[in-house]
Amino acid sequence: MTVKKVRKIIHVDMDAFYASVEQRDNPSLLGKAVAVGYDGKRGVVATASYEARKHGIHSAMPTSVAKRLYPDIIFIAPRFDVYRSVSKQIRSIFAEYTDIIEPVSLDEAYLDVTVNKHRIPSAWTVAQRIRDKIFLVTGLTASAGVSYNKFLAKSASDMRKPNGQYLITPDKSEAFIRTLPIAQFHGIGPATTEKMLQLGIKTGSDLRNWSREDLHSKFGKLGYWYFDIAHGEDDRPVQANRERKSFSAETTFLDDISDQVQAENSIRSLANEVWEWMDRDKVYGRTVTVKIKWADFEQSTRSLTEKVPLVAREDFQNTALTLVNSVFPIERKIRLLGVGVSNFHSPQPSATDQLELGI
Ligand code: DCP
Ligand code: MG
Repeated sequence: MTVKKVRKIIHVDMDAFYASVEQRDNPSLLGKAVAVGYDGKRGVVATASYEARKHGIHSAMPTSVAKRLYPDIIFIAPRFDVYRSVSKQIRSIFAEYTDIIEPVSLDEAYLDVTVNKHRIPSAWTVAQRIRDKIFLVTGLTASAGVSYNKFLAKSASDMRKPNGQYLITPDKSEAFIRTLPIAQFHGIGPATTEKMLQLGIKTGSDLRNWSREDLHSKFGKLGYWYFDIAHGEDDRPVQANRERKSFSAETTFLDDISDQVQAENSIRSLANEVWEWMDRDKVYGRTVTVKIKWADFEQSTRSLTEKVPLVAREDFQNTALTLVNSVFPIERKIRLLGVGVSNFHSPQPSATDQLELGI
């Protein structure tokens, strides 16, 4: 018999990340309802401070809606360079404990601390120390989830937000999953949630009533994944230095749109977001893809591959705009727009790589 070793996984996620950075750097914003985003007519909220969330304001909400909900909301333009530098700081704190770090975004990462550099047996203690150090170094709070796989660690990190941590041990996972509403399952998106609700699947408990095969027949290959997570199983390793194959961003409109200018504005801001991601990692792609989900849920994509990687923000945006414009005039309304980039150039080996190779 083989005994499967229980892993110790931590998911760390900064609290109201961009907004907290802005409040830290401008104390007059402390305790106030703050939204980070461009205050344009067509802008969207990147994130909102917890004070703003009390008024119902959240990420991806159009600026106009946020203002209607709470006219005193303070809009702050994002400062990506500052967020990137905080991100570097927290990653170097993670690295004090383990080299098995998988960043998910600037403010979020999975850590495998089964074996950690300080030989601390308790992952709970490691999470506490990491959060303390993050606060000491950056003045910002983080929340953490601790468990034996990525799915549960990620779910756990939402449970004690802000500035808290939560543990799911193997003997507690079934009870945790049973009470979890379907909409809160990470990896089950809004469309699938809708479909599950129609099938009467409202919670983890309901999901657990379905067999592997039945879930497969309803949801295809992903059905197997849903079955596994419903039973607390997720073997995905924490992948350090995971190589990015693509970046993308998308937005679903509150009301379906048909206006070309509105589509262009949305594509411009999505392209901007994707470009920021590329620029962060200094990997630039050659293929730009625009995804369009129509009001009837049908989907179209348009792609264009350039000869050279799109390094300049404007070139990247213009390519995406050309693609979206190619579908106009339209006969159906648009429900969702997305911009993606792939086909990254392979970076030249850097001087340090060459040193390590002994060249
Ligand atoms: N972000 C964004 N657009 C989104 C979602 C997020 O630009 N639709 C940015 C702003 C967030 C950051 O990414 O500050 C991190 O995203 P999170 O989902 O972790 O949200 P927050 O850290 O802001 O809040 P929470 O405390 O809920 O984690
Ligand atoms: Mg966060």
